[in-house]
Amino acid sequence: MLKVWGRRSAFNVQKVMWLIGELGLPHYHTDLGGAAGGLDDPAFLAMNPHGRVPVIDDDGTIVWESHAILRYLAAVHGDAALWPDDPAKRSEADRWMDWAQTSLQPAFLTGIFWGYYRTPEAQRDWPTIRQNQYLQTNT
Ligand SMILES: N[C@@H](CCC(=O)N[C@@H](CS)C(=O)NCC(=O)O)C(=O)O
Repeated sequence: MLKVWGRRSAFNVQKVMWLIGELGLPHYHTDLGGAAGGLDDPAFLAMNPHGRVPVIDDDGTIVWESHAILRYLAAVHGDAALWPDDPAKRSEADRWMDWAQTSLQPAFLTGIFWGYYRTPEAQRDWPTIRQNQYLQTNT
């Protein structure tokens, strides 16, 4: 049976759990990371040397890195709606996934989430926040 490791509060885990739900895949879930700890457990590091969640084991195929997991699950368990045969069609989702991880996410985490919401007002670095707002709306 498909196994998934990762705390449900982690957004990179949530996208994987969402797809597993969409596909209706029976699975076994283990909470890992955050307060649950376990990321430096040798058995876990043997699966993902980076010590990060999510990780899946699909009947012996181990995959880490959330977008690699999404692509793997869509290719193996999805239908043409989630994994079209046409590479051009497939690239429509691919490009947004890569853009979200390489452009949107760093700017959002640095500028908006950590820089603004998680930093007390007096300590906010406004040039960095503004720069990352710009990156989000102009990339
Ligand atoms: N690029 C990786 C990022 C993995 C990552 O940094 N995961 C975070 C959770 S979102 C993590 O493991 N944090 C440590 C923890 O939860 O304790 C991916 O997309 O899977």
